[in-house]
Amino acid sequence: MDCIFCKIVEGSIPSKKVFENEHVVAFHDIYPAAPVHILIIPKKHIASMNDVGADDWHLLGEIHSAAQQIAKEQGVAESGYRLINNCGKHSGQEVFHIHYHLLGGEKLGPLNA
Ligand code: IU
Repeated sequence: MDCIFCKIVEGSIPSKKVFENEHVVAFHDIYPAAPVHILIIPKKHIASMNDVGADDWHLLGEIHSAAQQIAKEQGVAESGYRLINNCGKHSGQEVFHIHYHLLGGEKLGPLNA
């Protein structure tokens, strides 16, 4: 399957990883939209929120658990951060391997800017 995030999971495309466990990988976004901009993804290929299957829901818990740890490690837990999932055309989703953006490190703008 030709998925850039699957290649990042495999390591065939390099990334600046900040977290990895059995289910989840997290790495710096190549075009950061905030001083802290980390992408958190499941290792399993799931195209979008629309494609999360009955056996996959625990992976979203794993992602949130990773986000809590990463926010602490990146120094934004106290100041605050956003965890965003884009799903489909109207959201602007560009990469069809489900991912959550962890954004922080400054006062963030309006949600629908
Ligand atoms: P979106 O939610 O699908 O719009 O976000 C995709 C993000 O993936 C976007 O912020 C890109 O900068 C980021 N990204 C990346 O970090 N590395 C890549 O090789 C590619 C996209 I392609």
